[in-house]
Formats: sequence, structure tokens, C-alpha cells
Amino acid sequence: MKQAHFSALKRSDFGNDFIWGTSTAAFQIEGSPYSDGKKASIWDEFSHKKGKIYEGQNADVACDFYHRFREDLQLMKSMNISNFRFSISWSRILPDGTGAVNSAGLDFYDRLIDECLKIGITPWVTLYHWDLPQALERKGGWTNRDIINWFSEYVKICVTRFGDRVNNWMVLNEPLVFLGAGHFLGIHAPGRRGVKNFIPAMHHASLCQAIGGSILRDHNPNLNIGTTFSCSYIEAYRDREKDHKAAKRVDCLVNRLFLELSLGYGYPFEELPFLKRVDKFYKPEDDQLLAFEFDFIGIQNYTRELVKNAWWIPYLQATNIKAEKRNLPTTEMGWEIYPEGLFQLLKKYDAYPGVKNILVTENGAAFPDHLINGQVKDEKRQQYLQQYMGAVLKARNQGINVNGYFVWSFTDNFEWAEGYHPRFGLVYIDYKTQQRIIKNSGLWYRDFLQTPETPKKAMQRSSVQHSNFFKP
Ligand code: GCO
Repeated sequence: MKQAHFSALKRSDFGNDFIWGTSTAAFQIEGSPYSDGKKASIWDEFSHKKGKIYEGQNADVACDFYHRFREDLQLMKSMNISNFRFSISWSRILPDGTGAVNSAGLDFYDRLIDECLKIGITPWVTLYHWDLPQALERKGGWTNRDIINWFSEYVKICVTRFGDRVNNWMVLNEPLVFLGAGHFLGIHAPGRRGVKNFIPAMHHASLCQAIGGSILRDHNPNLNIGTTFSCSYIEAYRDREKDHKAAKRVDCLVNRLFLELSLGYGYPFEELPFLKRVDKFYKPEDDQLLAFEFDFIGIQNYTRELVKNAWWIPYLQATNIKAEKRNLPTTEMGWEIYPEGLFQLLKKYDAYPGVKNILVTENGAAFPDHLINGQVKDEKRQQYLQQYMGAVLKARNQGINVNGYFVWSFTDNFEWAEGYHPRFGLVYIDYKTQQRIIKNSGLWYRDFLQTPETPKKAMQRSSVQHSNFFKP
């Protein structure tokens, strides 16, 4: 795709109903892990273990969103952002994961939701963005089938309390990532490793994905119910049969597994025979329980992976070739910048008859940002966003059913095991002072979002920024 194509991006090209927003997650922004009755989550515990997080950092303060949400929402409003995706911290609501409800935790989310609505921001709530109560982890966490009851209890409490004001719900955030990184590789909380943890956790999370959806729908059939999937566009490294087969296996695990379970396709045993170990955890009623008709799927894409056959890698027999080795442009995470991949994924998901509506619930980039004279000139992030938004537009123009886009993330925040150094925000945070500074990419997004009623100002501003930006 040519650059000229992106420089012309206009909000109106996406249509009036297209949903524009930003995304966050409780653990990455809130801080205050033990305030007002909250108890530890697996991430509170994990991030305080030695050697788990970059430079021994933790999220005890993070963006102090717990105390600063009002000013952050004001800032968001000033940037014309009218949809805000955030998650609820399970251990604020149920400090032990189950049993006694913490009313101060419910009050916090009441205040947050009410403030959103008061200033005209639509809340989009994720129920589980990785911060399982530590008390449940002690009982086996996702590997224990009882999690179906614990999770159901938590979902019921949330929807009963907030369902009168929150219409848009997402059950899980990226099951593959919290299962793969947290229950197979051990590099994320709770630090479990191996298929013996991955397989039961995968199965129970898949059940919860669907059961959570049913609970929301039973509460109110008019809610807009989705769940989110991480996805990467996967291609074979070389045009060899073995690499194509390896790419197919990886695609199946990364891009298809959790969606297809929700669509009622069952497990892809043919492509991934190691999943057969799930039989041990599978009950006859699970055929029914795994499927749920979501109103939308949230897809979260950042990059593409080139994959080659690798007999020495257990289970997948595949490995990826890092972008830096291929001399391609990457973000600070080492992820290849490849907007065409998002287009290809949208096309892929749109082809499933059971997928009713697609939203891009996360996309964004980390680059080294420098605050100089009160400004962050993050041209690369702006370019990244423009290119990926261009890919969404291309998809829409070809009739693909994608109807929303949320930038990851509103402010810089705690990037899990990577700590604070990858900055993904449209808004810079000076962590010493907690000062917020809108980056140039944020100013660009603000101007892009300027409502069509005031097009003049928006056009002038963005054309200046574009022309600066696309100078060779
Ligand atoms: C994820 C999460 C976010 C991340 C973001 C950048 O996708 O890992 O949803 O919490 O911070 O994706 O890595």
C-alpha cells in the first residue's frame, strides 16, 4: 500500500457509525493493589517475584488511574475519543475470587462508569484481562474446573451491578496469550509451565469464554456481547511444503482455536494432535458448553509472523523468524510493522459464517518516546496508526464487516513482563510526576476524530501534520 493512500485518511471515509476508541486494562493502569479491600491478583504476586519483570518493576502505582480516572477521562474527552475499553479487576470485586463481595470495589467501577456516561464516553468492559485473584490461583486457578463456578459468580455480580449502564461487554482478553505466556511458557503470571498446565487451563478458559457470554445474554438479551482474540498474520518463511504446513499449525493455534471453539467447531485435533490431551478434562456436556453466539469478536493485531518447520520444537514443530533478522521495520517490541496483515486477518475472520461483527479492539505500537520541551514527537507511532487504520479502511471498502477500531493504548502503561519501558500510549506519562502529555500521535488522533461538523479545523491541522510527516 502506498503512503499517499494513508495521508488522505478521513474519519468520514469509515462512515458515521464506525466506532473509534482506545483500550486499556485494569492491572496495567490502576495501581492501588490493596486499596479499599482489594486483595492480590496473580499479577500483583508475580510482579513482585524476583526476575520476572524488566528491571524489577511492578504495577503498584502504574498510571494511578484508580485515583486519576476523572482527569484521564477528561483528557480523553478533549481528544474526541468517545469509546473507552477498560477491564474490571476481579479481585477488587471479589477479593478472594469467590464469596464475600467488596462493595468499595463495585463503587469504584460505578464511579468510573458514571463519569464516562456523564461526559459522553461509552464504556466497553472487558471482564477478564489476566488478573485472576491470587486466592483462586492457590486452588489451581484456570487449571481447576471449579473456575467455571468462580467465573460465573464474578460475571453475574458485574452484569447485575453495571448492566444497567454498560451495554458493551467482552468476556476474555486474548486467551491464547494468558494461557501461552502464563500457563505454558511461564513468562507471565501465574508462571505455570508445560502442557500439563496449558491443556486444562485452555479448556476451562474456553468454557468460561462461552459461559460468560451466556450469563451476560441471560441477564439481558440486548447487551452487545463479544470476546477478544490476539491474532498475528502467519505466513510460511519459504515457499516449501514443510514451512507451509508449519505455518498452518501456528495459524491454527494462534488465530483459530479459541474462535472456532466458540463457533462450535470443536478442537482442531487434526492440525494440532497434542490438543488430544484435553480428553482427560472433557465432559460430555462440553460440546454444548463451548459454543456461544457472540454479537461481535474483538480482534487484536500488532504484527505478522513468518514461520518455518522446526522438528526440535515440541508440539508445534515450528518456529518464527524474527523481523530484525529479516531486516524489516519493527516497533520497540521487535514486532514487524505489517499493516497488510491486519487486512488479511480481517478478511479471514469475515469469511466465518458465524462471525457477526468484527471490531479491532486493540492495535498500536511502542516506540522510544522523548519528552522534549513539553512535546513528544512520535512520528513513527502516528505513521503506524495511519497505516493500520488504512488497512481497516481497505477492508471496509471491500465489504468486510469491520465496524470499530480501538487504539492500544490511551496512556503509556505497565506492559506486563516488559514493565514500563515499552510506551504504547497516545498520551505520555511522566512516571515521576504522573503528568500526562498528549503525544503528537494523540494530537493527530484527536484531529482525525474531530466531528464532521467542524471539518475545517480538523483538515487544516491534519494536513500540516501529514505533510510534515511524509517528508522523505
Ligand atoms: C495484549 C494485551 C495488552 C498489551 C498490548 C501490547 O495484547 O497483550 O491485551 O494488555 O499491553 O497488547 O502488548
